[in-house]
Amino acid sequence: MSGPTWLGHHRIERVSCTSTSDLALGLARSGAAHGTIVVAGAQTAGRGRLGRVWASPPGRHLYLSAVVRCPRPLLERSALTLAVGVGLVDAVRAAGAGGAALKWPNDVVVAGKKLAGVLCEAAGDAIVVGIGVNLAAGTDDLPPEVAARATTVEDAAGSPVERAGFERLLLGALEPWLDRFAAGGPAAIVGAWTARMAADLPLAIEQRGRRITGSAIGLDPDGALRLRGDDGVVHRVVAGEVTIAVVPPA
Ligand code: BT5
Repeated sequence: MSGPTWLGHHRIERVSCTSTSDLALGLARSGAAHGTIVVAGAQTAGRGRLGRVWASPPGRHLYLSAVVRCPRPLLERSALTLAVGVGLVDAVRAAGAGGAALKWPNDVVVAGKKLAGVLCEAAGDAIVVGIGVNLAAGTDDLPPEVAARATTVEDAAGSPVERAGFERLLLGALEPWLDRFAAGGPAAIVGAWTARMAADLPLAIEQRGRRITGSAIGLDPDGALRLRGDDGVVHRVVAGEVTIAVVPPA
Protein backbone atom coordinates (compact mmCIF):
# COMPACT_ATOMS: atom_id res chain seq x y z
CA MET A 1 0.00 0.00 0.00
CA SER A 2 1.50 3.35 -0.98
CA GLY A 3 1.12 6.60 0.99
CA PRO A 4 -1.68 9.09 0.31
CA THR A 5 -1.20 12.01 -2.07
CA TRP A 6 -4.13 14.31 -1.21
CA LEU A 7 -5.78 12.73 1.85
CA GLY A 8 -4.36 14.26 5.03
CA HIS A 9 -2.15 16.82 3.26
CA HIS A 10 -3.75 19.33 5.63
CA ARG A 11 -3.94 17.82 9.12
CA ILE A 12 -5.30 19.24 12.37
CA GLU A 13 -4.64 17.42 15.63
CA ARG A 14 -6.27 17.89 19.05
CA VAL A 15 -5.55 16.14 22.33
CA SER A 16 -9.30 16.05 22.93
CA CYS A 17 -12.45 17.55 21.40
CA THR A 18 -16.20 16.98 21.37
CA SER A 19 -16.07 15.16 18.04
CA THR A 20 -13.54 15.34 15.23
CA SER A 21 -16.55 15.46 12.91
CA ASP A 22 -17.82 18.64 14.61
CA LEU A 23 -14.50 20.31 13.80
CA ALA A 24 -14.38 18.89 10.27
CA LEU A 25 -17.99 19.94 9.54
CA GLY A 26 -17.10 23.50 10.56
CA LEU A 27 -13.97 23.42 8.39
CA ALA A 28 -15.89 21.97 5.43
CA ARG A 29 -18.50 24.74 5.64
CA SER A 30 -15.79 27.38 5.68
CA GLY A 31 -14.20 26.00 2.52
CA ALA A 32 -11.54 23.57 3.78
CA ALA A 33 -9.76 21.72 0.98
CA HIS A 34 -10.63 18.20 -0.16
CA GLY A 35 -8.60 15.81 1.99
CA THR A 36 -8.34 17.98 5.13
CA ILE A 37 -8.31 15.74 8.20
CA VAL A 38 -8.90 16.22 11.91
CA VAL A 39 -7.60 13.70 14.46
CA ALA A 40 -8.01 13.68 18.23
CA GLY A 41 -6.68 11.60 21.09
CA ALA A 42 -10.11 11.46 22.74
CA GLN A 43 -13.67 12.69 22.11
CA THR A 44 -16.10 13.88 24.77
CA ALA A 45 -19.14 13.56 22.47
CA GLY A 46 -18.15 11.00 19.84
CA ARG A 47 -21.16 9.95 17.80
CA GLY A 48 -22.33 7.12 15.63
CA ARG A 49 -25.27 7.08 13.26
CA LEU A 50 -28.88 7.90 14.20
CA GLY A 51 -27.92 9.68 17.42
CA ARG A 52 -25.91 6.77 18.79
CA VAL A 53 -22.76 7.28 20.84
CA TRP A 54 -19.22 6.32 19.76
CA ALA A 55 -17.30 5.58 22.97
CA SER A 56 -14.06 7.55 22.54
CA PRO A 57 -11.78 7.14 25.57
CA PRO A 58 -8.20 8.48 25.52
CA GLY A 59 -5.34 6.08 25.01
CA ARG A 60 -4.06 5.30 21.52
CA HIS A 61 -7.35 4.74 19.71
CA LEU A 62 -8.01 6.52 16.42
CA TYR A 63 -10.66 9.21 15.95
CA LEU A 64 -10.35 10.80 12.53
CA SER A 65 -12.61 12.90 10.30
CA ALA A 66 -11.87 13.83 6.70
CA VAL A 67 -13.39 16.50 4.46
CA VAL A 68 -14.21 14.81 1.15
CA ARG A 69 -15.55 16.85 -1.76
CA CYS A 70 -17.41 14.19 -3.68
CA PRO A 71 -18.44 14.89 -7.29
CA ARG A 72 -21.13 12.14 -7.42
CA PRO A 73 -24.84 12.96 -7.73
CA LEU A 74 -26.68 13.36 -4.42
CA LEU A 75 -28.49 10.03 -4.76
CA GLU A 76 -25.24 8.08 -4.92
CA ARG A 77 -23.47 9.78 -2.06
CA SER A 78 -24.76 7.58 0.77
CA ALA A 79 -22.71 4.73 -0.75
CA LEU A 80 -19.47 6.63 -0.03
CA THR A 81 -19.50 4.92 3.38
CA LEU A 82 -19.02 1.58 1.56
CA ALA A 83 -15.90 2.85 -0.23
CA VAL A 84 -14.55 4.01 3.12
CA GLY A 85 -15.27 0.57 4.59
CA VAL A 86 -13.22 -1.15 1.88
CA GLY A 87 -10.12 0.97 2.57
CA LEU A 88 -10.65 0.74 6.32
CA VAL A 89 -10.85 -3.06 6.43
CA ASP A 90 -7.77 -3.30 4.20
CA ALA A 91 -5.84 -1.09 6.64
CA VAL A 92 -7.01 -3.10 9.66
CA ARG A 93 -5.98 -6.34 7.94
CA ALA A 94 -2.61 -4.88 6.93
CA ALA A 95 -2.07 -3.95 10.59
CA GLY A 96 -2.32 -7.65 11.41
CA ALA A 97 -6.03 -8.27 12.04
CA GLY A 98 -6.37 -10.72 9.17
CA GLY A 99 -9.83 -11.89 10.30
CA ALA A 100 -11.43 -8.44 9.95
CA ALA A 101 -14.43 -8.16 7.63
CA LEU A 102 -17.23 -5.73 6.75
CA LYS A 103 -20.72 -5.70 8.19
CA TRP A 104 -23.15 -3.61 6.19
CA PRO A 105 -23.19 -0.73 5.91
CA ASN A 106 -20.23 0.57 7.84
CA ASP A 107 -18.77 -1.69 10.54
CA VAL A 108 -15.50 -3.56 10.64
CA VAL A 109 -15.89 -6.69 12.73
CA VAL A 110 -13.79 -9.64 13.83
CA ALA A 111 -15.85 -12.72 14.69
CA GLY A 112 -18.92 -10.49 15.00
CA LYS A 113 -17.23 -8.02 17.38
CA LYS A 114 -16.91 -4.43 16.23
CA LEU A 115 -13.54 -2.74 16.07
CA ALA A 116 -14.25 0.22 13.80
CA GLY A 117 -17.16 2.29 12.49
CA VAL A 118 -17.77 4.96 9.87
CA LEU A 119 -20.11 7.95 10.01
CA CYS A 120 -20.63 10.07 6.89
CA GLU A 121 -22.32 13.46 7.25
CA ALA A 122 -23.08 16.06 4.58
CA ALA A 123 -21.83 19.63 4.83
CA GLY A 124 -23.08 21.44 1.74
CA ASP A 125 -21.32 19.90 -1.25
CA ALA A 126 -18.77 18.17 1.00
CA ILE A 127 -19.04 14.99 3.03
CA VAL A 128 -17.34 14.60 6.37
CA VAL A 129 -16.16 11.03 6.77
CA GLY A 130 -15.71 10.14 10.45
CA ILE A 131 -13.81 6.99 11.33
CA GLY A 132 -13.39 5.48 14.79
CA VAL A 133 -10.98 2.57 15.29
CA ASN A 134 -10.32 0.76 18.56
CA LEU A 135 -6.59 0.29 18.33
CA ALA A 136 -5.05 -0.41 21.72
CA ALA A 137 -5.44 -3.81 23.36
CA GLY A 138 -8.29 -4.39 25.79
CA THR A 139 -11.84 -3.11 25.89
CA ASP A 140 -11.92 -2.22 29.62
CA ASP A 141 -12.00 1.47 28.73
CA LEU A 142 -15.36 1.08 26.94
CA PRO A 143 -18.76 1.05 28.67
CA PRO A 144 -19.55 -2.57 29.63
CA GLU A 145 -22.49 -2.94 27.22
CA VAL A 146 -20.25 -1.78 24.35
CA ALA A 147 -17.18 -3.74 25.49
CA ALA A 148 -19.12 -7.01 25.38
CA ARG A 149 -19.55 -6.61 21.60
CA ALA A 150 -16.29 -4.85 20.75
CA THR A 151 -12.71 -5.74 20.00
CA THR A 152 -9.55 -3.87 19.04
CA VAL A 153 -6.94 -4.05 16.29
CA GLU A 154 -4.20 -5.03 18.74
CA ASP A 155 -6.34 -7.78 20.26
CA ALA A 156 -7.20 -9.15 16.83
CA ALA A 157 -3.62 -8.80 15.55
CA GLY A 158 -2.01 -10.14 18.71
CA SER A 159 0.76 -7.55 18.43
CA PRO A 160 1.29 -3.83 19.16
CA VAL A 161 0.03 -1.29 16.60
CA GLU A 162 1.39 2.25 16.73
CA ARG A 163 -1.23 4.97 16.18
CA ALA A 164 0.73 7.28 13.88
CA GLY A 165 1.78 4.35 11.72
CA PHE A 166 -1.78 3.05 11.57
CA GLU A 167 -3.08 6.50 10.58
CA ARG A 168 -0.64 6.60 7.62
CA LEU A 169 -1.61 3.07 6.65
CA LEU A 170 -5.30 4.00 6.81
CA LEU A 171 -4.96 7.16 4.71
CA GLY A 172 -2.96 5.26 2.10
CA ALA A 173 -5.57 2.49 1.98
CA LEU A 174 -8.55 4.86 1.84
CA GLU A 175 -7.42 7.24 -0.85
CA PRO A 176 -7.58 4.92 -3.89
CA TRP A 177 -11.10 3.79 -2.92
CA LEU A 178 -12.30 7.37 -2.50
CA ASP A 179 -10.82 8.15 -5.92
CA ARG A 180 -12.47 5.09 -7.43
CA PHE A 181 -15.83 6.07 -5.93
CA ALA A 182 -15.46 9.64 -7.21
CA ALA A 183 -14.78 8.33 -10.73
CA GLY A 184 -17.28 5.48 -10.93
CA GLY A 185 -19.81 5.75 -8.09
CA PRO A 186 -21.21 2.80 -6.11
CA ALA A 187 -20.92 0.33 -9.00
CA ALA A 188 -17.12 0.82 -8.95
CA ILE A 189 -16.77 -0.42 -5.37
CA VAL A 190 -19.55 -2.95 -4.66
CA GLY A 191 -17.46 -5.90 -5.91
CA ALA A 192 -14.59 -5.00 -3.59
CA TRP A 193 -16.99 -4.51 -0.70
CA THR A 194 -18.65 -7.88 -1.27
CA ALA A 195 -15.25 -9.60 -1.42
CA ARG A 196 -14.52 -8.28 2.08
CA MET A 197 -17.88 -8.81 3.77
CA ALA A 198 -18.48 -11.03 6.81
CA ALA A 199 -20.56 -13.49 4.81
CA ASP A 200 -21.38 -15.98 7.53
CA LEU A 201 -22.50 -13.43 10.12
CA PRO A 202 -26.11 -14.00 11.25
CA LEU A 203 -27.97 -10.69 10.91
CA ALA A 204 -31.35 -9.38 12.00
CA ILE A 205 -33.03 -6.44 10.32
CA GLU A 206 -36.19 -4.52 11.11
CA GLN A 207 -37.86 -3.65 7.83
CA ARG A 208 -41.24 -1.92 7.78
CA GLY A 209 -42.00 -3.20 11.27
CA ARG A 210 -40.99 -6.77 10.43
CA ARG A 211 -37.97 -8.61 11.85
CA ILE A 212 -36.05 -10.69 9.33
CA THR A 213 -33.07 -12.87 10.20
CA GLY A 214 -30.62 -14.16 7.66
CA SER A 215 -27.19 -13.42 6.23
CA ALA A 216 -25.64 -11.06 3.69
CA ILE A 217 -25.14 -12.40 0.18
CA GLY A 218 -23.81 -9.23 -1.44
CA LEU A 219 -24.72 -5.77 -2.66
CA ASP A 220 -26.84 -4.43 -5.50
CA PRO A 221 -24.98 -2.12 -7.92
CA ASP A 222 -26.31 0.93 -6.02
CA GLY A 223 -24.89 -0.34 -2.70
CA ALA A 224 -28.11 -1.73 -1.19
CA LEU A 225 -27.61 -4.93 0.82
CA ARG A 226 -28.91 -8.25 -0.45
CA LEU A 227 -29.89 -10.35 2.55
CA ARG A 228 -31.03 -13.95 2.24
CA GLY A 229 -33.63 -14.53 4.94
CA ASP A 230 -33.64 -17.80 6.87
CA ASP A 231 -36.82 -18.55 4.86
CA GLY A 232 -34.75 -18.41 1.64
CA VAL A 233 -36.28 -15.14 0.39
CA VAL A 234 -33.78 -12.49 -0.77
CA HIS A 235 -34.48 -9.02 0.65
CA ARG A 236 -33.11 -5.69 -0.57
CA VAL A 237 -32.05 -3.48 2.33
CA VAL A 238 -31.51 0.26 1.79
CA ALA A 239 -29.45 2.38 4.21
CA GLY A 240 -31.48 4.28 6.75
CA GLU A 241 -34.50 2.05 6.24
CA VAL A 242 -33.55 -0.56 8.81
CA THR A 243 -31.68 -1.28 11.97
CA ILE A 244 -29.34 -4.18 11.64
CA ALA A 245 -27.79 -6.27 14.38
CA VAL A 246 -25.64 -9.29 14.84
CA VAL A 247 -27.81 -12.11 16.21
CA PRO A 248 -26.35 -13.12 19.58
CA PRO A 249 -25.33 -16.79 19.79
CA ALA A 250 -28.04 -19.05 21.25
C1 BT5 B 1 -20.68 4.00 13.84
O1 BT5 B 1 -21.98 4.26 14.17
O2 BT5 B 1 -20.16 2.91 13.89
C2 BT5 B 1 -19.90 5.22 13.43
C3 BT5 B 1 -18.78 5.54 14.38
C4 BT5 B 1 -17.99 6.73 13.90
C5 BT5 B 1 -17.06 7.23 14.97
C6 BT5 B 1 -16.14 8.29 14.43
S1 BT5 B 1 -14.85 8.68 15.54
C7 BT5 B 1 -14.40 10.02 14.57
C8 BT5 B 1 -15.70 10.70 14.15
N1 BT5 B 1 -16.17 11.59 15.18
C9 BT5 B 1 -17.34 11.20 15.68
O3 BT5 B 1 -17.97 11.80 16.58
N2 BT5 B 1 -17.74 10.06 15.07
C10 BT5 B 1 -16.79 9.63 14.09
P1 BT5 B 1 -23.10 3.17 14.42
O4 BT5 B 1 -23.12 2.21 13.29
O5 BT5 B 1 -24.33 3.97 14.74
O6 BT5 B 1 -22.59 2.39 15.68
C11 BT5 B 1 -22.72 2.92 16.99
C12 BT5 B 1 -22.80 1.72 17.94
O7 BT5 B 1 -21.50 1.07 18.01
C13 BT5 B 1 -23.12 2.12 19.37
O8 BT5 B 1 -24.51 2.19 19.58
C14 BT5 B 1 -22.47 0.99 20.17
O9 BT5 B 1 -23.31 -0.14 20.20
C15 BT5 B 1 -21.26 0.62 19.32
N3 BT5 B 1 -20.05 1.31 19.81
C16 BT5 B 1 -19.92 2.54 20.36
N4 BT5 B 1 -18.66 2.82 20.64
C17 BT5 B 1 -17.93 1.76 20.23
C18 BT5 B 1 -16.54 1.45 20.23
N5 BT5 B 1 -15.61 2.32 20.66
N6 BT5 B 1 -16.18 0.24 19.74
C19 BT5 B 1 -17.07 -0.66 19.27
N7 BT5 B 1 -18.40 -0.42 19.25
C20 BT5 B 1 -18.82 0.78 19.71
